[in-house]
Amino acid sequence: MGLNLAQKIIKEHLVSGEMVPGKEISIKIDQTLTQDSTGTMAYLEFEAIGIPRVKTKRSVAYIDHNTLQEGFENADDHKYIQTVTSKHGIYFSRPGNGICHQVQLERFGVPGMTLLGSDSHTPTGGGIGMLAIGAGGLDVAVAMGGGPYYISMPKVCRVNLKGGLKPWISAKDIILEVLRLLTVKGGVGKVIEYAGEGVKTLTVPERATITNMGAELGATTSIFPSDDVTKEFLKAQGRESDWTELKPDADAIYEEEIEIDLSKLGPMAAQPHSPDNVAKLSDIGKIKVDQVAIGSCTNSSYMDMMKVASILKGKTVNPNVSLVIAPGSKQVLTMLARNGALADMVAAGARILESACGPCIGMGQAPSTNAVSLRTFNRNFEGRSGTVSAKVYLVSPEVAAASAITGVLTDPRELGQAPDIEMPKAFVINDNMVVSPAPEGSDVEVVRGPNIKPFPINSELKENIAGKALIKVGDNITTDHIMPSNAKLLPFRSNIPYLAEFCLTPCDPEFPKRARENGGGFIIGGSNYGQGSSREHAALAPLQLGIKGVVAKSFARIHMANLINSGIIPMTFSNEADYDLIDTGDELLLQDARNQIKDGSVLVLKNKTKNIDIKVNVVLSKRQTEMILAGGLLNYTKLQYK
Ligand code: MIC
Ligand code: SF4
Repeated sequence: MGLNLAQKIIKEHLVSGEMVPGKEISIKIDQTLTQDSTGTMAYLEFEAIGIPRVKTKRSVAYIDHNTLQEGFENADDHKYIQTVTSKHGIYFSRPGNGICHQVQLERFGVPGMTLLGSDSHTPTGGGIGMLAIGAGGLDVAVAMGGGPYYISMPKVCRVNLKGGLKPWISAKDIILEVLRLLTVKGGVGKVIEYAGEGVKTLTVPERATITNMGAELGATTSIFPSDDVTKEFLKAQGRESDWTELKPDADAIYEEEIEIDLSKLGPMAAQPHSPDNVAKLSDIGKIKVDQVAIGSCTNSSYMDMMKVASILKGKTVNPNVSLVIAPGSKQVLTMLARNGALADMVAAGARILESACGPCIGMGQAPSTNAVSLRTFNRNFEGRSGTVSAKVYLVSPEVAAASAITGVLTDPRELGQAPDIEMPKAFVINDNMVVSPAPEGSDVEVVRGPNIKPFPINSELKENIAGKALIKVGDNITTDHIMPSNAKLLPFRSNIPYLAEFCLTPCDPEFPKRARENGGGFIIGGSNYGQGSSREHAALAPLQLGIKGVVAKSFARIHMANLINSGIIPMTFSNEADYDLIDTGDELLLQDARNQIKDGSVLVLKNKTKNIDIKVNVVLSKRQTEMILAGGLLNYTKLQYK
């Protein structure tokens, strides 16, 4: 029986387990990446594991999220990451060098390799044929130490691309269509594998836009084959020798299949406040726009920026619109500066931001009250922009640039002839902002600023777990709700006690206080609880507040893994309707928890207030069960080496 592409790479990297969908497998990790806002924790955890030198083929630490430096905290964390990485054999991409996923694609990604990144958009690497997966910092720390990465063997969904895109229609419209079809839960437990004749019509950066935003489907990852287009891209990056051809077997089997006719797609937007709330521009209408933000790891490539520059050339940004542009990397910015495109953007009135995540994670450029903000980014969760009342629409660079000129949501086809941008034959290569690790780590002194505070570590699971339902939330709660990130909070990613005071506050400002007053308890969630980012802070902050378990209709993959790593029990209602049987304030009891968890996957959770027994599922592998019993991954790992 033939293998699809995802299965081929998994097979080649398989360390343990059977490649049967849903079963736990572990794979060897070739490369890792971290960014600064998850990296501080990841390196503190790596230090706690105590392995002197990374064991991967290449590990890179990027500084791209926290670059505002409004106080000493960010700058201190950058110093910590620079020194700790130098000591342990990790490359350090300095602030200014670009957004991790863009730079990794340009300079380090290798088809057929595995990449584990402490950022949910790590699957961007799938654009070049990598099996690239996002994870919590602790999982990345373990992978840096040479440990395998555990996942449930995903199903593989083939997305068959037919035909080619019409002028002005963009890779962003393809992934928005996939999101419309599958929704933000549709990818859970799956790899999305792109195939079909349409693949060869897409450049590597276009493919990377699509795999990047596969994170919004909740997918384990997304992947494209590695073909002649990939080869040309790597050649233009001076890395032809990294290329290998990768394709599925002719008789490969897929668990699911969907087809998209590229020639039928028109411009689309994800409307507030969810990436799957997708509609055609024509159905949304010409709404007035206040802000346009172009960039992020989804759409900040050279090709994207050139399209934007050519639309802006000779025009002026509408007086009612603030246009900000962040080219994705130093390479992109350099090329735009050299060929004059940057001057075209500036002349039109664009405000140029540094090559970093910036407004995508609320680091500046919060829109005005009730503003409509068009963004080429990947997430439009409520409040993520820094302004709760803002209405964020996710669009292609073409739609963004056209609308910046007209001041209303605009179908770029109205502008006439589409720009014809060629892929460069050779990108400008200058890796001088990537610092190599010290050859002898022992000489390096790790610099720790006062913002680095001890992080909470759970203890062995108790016999009886009792506590109140401290909060009850609805469906699709994001990690941006659980652990908000913005310019005020991002500097505290290495200070969990401080961050915990903001945990779940977008849902209920009183939650942290209530949790502390009650000595911890339970969180009650709807379906797809914890979707979005990989930040393990969304598990560590609840742990700091004494949260023992989360009972939800279902969980997002990375968040569930982060909860288990922290020793917090993830429970799902055996019967979804039982969600109605718990109210905030109810006293819950998981009696004889250790034995219940050891004995099976269906547990009884008692609602003492209502005097009812509720069946909950705790579906864990043997390893995960031991982790929960030990009180999380760090304790479990220590037990292994005892
Ligand atoms: C995001 O896009 O939400 C982030 C910020 O990149 C996160 C990581 C983080 O919270 O630091 C992600 O996607 O994993
Ligand atoms: Fe950065 Fe935004 Fe990409 Fe997250 S989604 S890595 S914040 S650019």
